[in-house]
Amino acid sequence: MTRMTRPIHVLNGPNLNRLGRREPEIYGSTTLAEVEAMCRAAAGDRGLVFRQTNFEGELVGWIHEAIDADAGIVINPAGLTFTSVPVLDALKMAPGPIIELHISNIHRREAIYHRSLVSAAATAVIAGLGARGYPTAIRCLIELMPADT
Ligand code: DHK
Repeated sequence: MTRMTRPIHVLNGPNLNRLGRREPEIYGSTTLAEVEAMCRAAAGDRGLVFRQTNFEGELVGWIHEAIDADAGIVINPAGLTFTSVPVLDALKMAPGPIIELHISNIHRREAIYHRSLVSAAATAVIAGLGARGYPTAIRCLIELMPADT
């Protein structure tokens, strides 16, 4: 049975709405709106949902929606990466693929940023490519989820 061409959901966590003016020496000067435009360009005609929240429960709800949409997921949980068991538990229910994404190289930063709770549910992790990590993740997901398989 052919599986409908699967969409991609890009989910962003707390404080990423401040991209472009938030610690530019770490996160660069690209805004979240520019990141969304880069994702839409990389997705082409593949269905794409792009969201950001500062609330853990809302992020969990969006993961559930991505599961119900049979979507591949790109997720930057931001600070929730290191604290949120609910986000991990939600991702564990997803069919995948899931790409965990960090704009900065978290492993080169303070120790609080070294241990990701969500990597256990991720297919792959991208960290340290800056904003260009997002379109890179999208292109990888499209390869991992060929149309009409
Ligand atoms: C974004 C954050 O908000 C931080 O809490 C993470 C991540 C890193 C990023 O690099 O995109 O540590």
